[in-house]
Amino acid sequence: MKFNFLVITLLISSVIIAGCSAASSESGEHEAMDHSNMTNMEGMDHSNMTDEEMEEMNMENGHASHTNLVALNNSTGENELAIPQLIEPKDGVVTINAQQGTTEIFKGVQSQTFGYNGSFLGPVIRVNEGETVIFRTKNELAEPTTFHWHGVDISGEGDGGPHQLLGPGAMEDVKFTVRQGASTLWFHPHPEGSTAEQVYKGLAGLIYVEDNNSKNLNLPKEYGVNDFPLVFQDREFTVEKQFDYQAVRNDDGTIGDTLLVNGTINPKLTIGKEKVRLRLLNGANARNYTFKLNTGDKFQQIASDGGFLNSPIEMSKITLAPGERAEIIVDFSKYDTESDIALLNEDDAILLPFIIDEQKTNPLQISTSLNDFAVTDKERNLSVTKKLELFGMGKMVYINGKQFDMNRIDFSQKQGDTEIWEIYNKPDAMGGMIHPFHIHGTQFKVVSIDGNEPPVNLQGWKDTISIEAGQTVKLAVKFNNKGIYMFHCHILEHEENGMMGQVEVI
Ligand SMILES: [Cu+2]
Repeated sequence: MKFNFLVITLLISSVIIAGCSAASSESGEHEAMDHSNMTNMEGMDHSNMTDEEMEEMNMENGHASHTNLVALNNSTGENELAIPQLIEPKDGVVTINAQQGTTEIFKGVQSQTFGYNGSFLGPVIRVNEGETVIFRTKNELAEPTTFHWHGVDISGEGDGGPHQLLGPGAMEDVKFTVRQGASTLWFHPHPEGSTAEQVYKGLAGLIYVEDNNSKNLNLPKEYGVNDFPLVFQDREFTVEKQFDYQAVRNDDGTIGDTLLVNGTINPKLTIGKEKVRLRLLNGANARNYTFKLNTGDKFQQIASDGGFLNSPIEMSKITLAPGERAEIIVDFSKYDTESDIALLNEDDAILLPFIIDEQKTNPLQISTSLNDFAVTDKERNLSVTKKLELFGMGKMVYINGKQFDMNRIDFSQKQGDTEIWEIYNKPDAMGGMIHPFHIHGTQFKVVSIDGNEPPVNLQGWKDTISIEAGQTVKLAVKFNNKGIYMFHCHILEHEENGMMGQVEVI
């Protein structure tokens, strides 16, 4: 206990120190920025805040800065991990129903939950590049929802943003052709004002896109055998073992002490003595996860949000902010059945213990060339045409000084044109916090972070990028379809509090 406390204290201090130094080194540079297309800038320096607002901000800051003050309990490994059902289009159609029901998360107790095609969470939908698919969506909830396809290259109309609200009982066919490469994407609701709560209660599922490349590569690809989806979500339960979202809601991101992986509490995963592919999704409302092995051994990252990296990258840990994904390969062939091996969080909380089976398979030589991703010289030399400034905490979160308005289009962009979006996370007097920035309907390229080439595991397709206070990132953004798309912070409570804007692709 004392040790944990010390670690947390050190973490907080280092975040504060890091925040401050980032703020001071950045401020000069950004005074020179052209913010002529921004309005309400004075709102950003807190000068027009009331005392009450300032007090709220200070209080929020106590929770704040993403130091994740509520620690995660260790997984005891009591329960075998649930593996979501894998579904594929039948005659081109995939049926997806948003439902409510009850789920036995804790033994002998029924918790009220939401799910897709079931009472809790959703299936994995597997589609192929080039395939034309109809997602036949139905809202069987007692409240409005939408079906948003996070990371999917799809028209604005089909994207399932706040404009595509489906009332209780309503159905909608979303037809699109899969025009992107192999990737691990996901889907969740996006109704204005209740996204965070609906996700919290269990609305989230995965989409696997496969292509000729992914089918031919030497990679573990047997679903539920050596290729596993892992959806990480922390939750807070009442004494009655229910979700009471409104009671635990936090304006800077609702976190909990209890981890669910694929909806399983205290999970363990039994695997063979072989190389295993883990498709990680941070499906939390707000918590960042930093994954590492308890042995200190390295693993290989093979994919980012939107597809394969060019080659596997050796990593000893990987951080994912809410909305981000990564695929990693862990080599279990070097361990034996007695090995004590687990996936840990940064603070050493046990996320997922592994049980190694006797079973041995032929050693797999992982392909070394996976993709041909590149930021081109042309893209690198494009000038910035969209500037976004993220700022604030709690209820006072802004993009370019504004909060979300469904009737306001913030930007427009031409279909097929690549533009450079520059996103600056402006620190406040207290340091500021990380905002995971997500753009709908596209996969973008990270051109630079604070003027430097991004780390090698961000040199791949992304749809969500974690931006630290004081950081400036440049993204090369192209939309292949038309329509209205959201861009927002993927801390779902920030999104809900207005940290969201709209780009119209014409
Ligand atoms: Cu945010």
